[in-house]
Amino acid sequence: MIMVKHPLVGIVMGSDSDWPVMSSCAETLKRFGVPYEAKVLSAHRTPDAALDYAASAQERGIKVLIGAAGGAAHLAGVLAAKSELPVLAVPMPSKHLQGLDSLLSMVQMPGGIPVATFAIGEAGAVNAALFSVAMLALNDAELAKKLTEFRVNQSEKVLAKTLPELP
Ligand code: RP5
Repeated sequence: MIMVKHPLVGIVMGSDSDWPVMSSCAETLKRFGVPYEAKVLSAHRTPDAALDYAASAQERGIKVLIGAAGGAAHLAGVLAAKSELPVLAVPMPSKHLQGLDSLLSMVQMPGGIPVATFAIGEAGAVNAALFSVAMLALNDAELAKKLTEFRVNQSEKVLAKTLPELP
């Protein structure tokens, strides 16, 4: 487990094979100085540990859970079943269906236990981190300022882009 003191965001992924994508989520949180922990726990391979993690997250000071999984991607739903914290779901690209299976599994939670599902792959991983930052920034003026700066900087980069001349 990657651990930073007093984590506010818990990133959980179904397999270490998800880390090449989910490392972007961790990197984004790190960039904003948001303490996080990242852990491999599977809804089907380690069900008891996944349930225990979710059940104890809030009392350990975690404010947001991010669940990443591929295929029959029930991990985020399982975390949400055991925790009232906001749960963000990131569908992992899968071997045979390129993550469409993961997306549909996550986004189709039956009414009553919500998870907020993001884009498949790296864009979703980064956006889940940015969404966590936005939620935490509601009660943290310094973090809100960092988010504003990030967005201004991003806009400036886009506006500075040029396209190649035609031959
Ligand atoms: C899911 O199965 C994981 O989240 C991963 O995306 C997928 C494949 O896992 P491995 O077989 O690579 O461990 O549970």
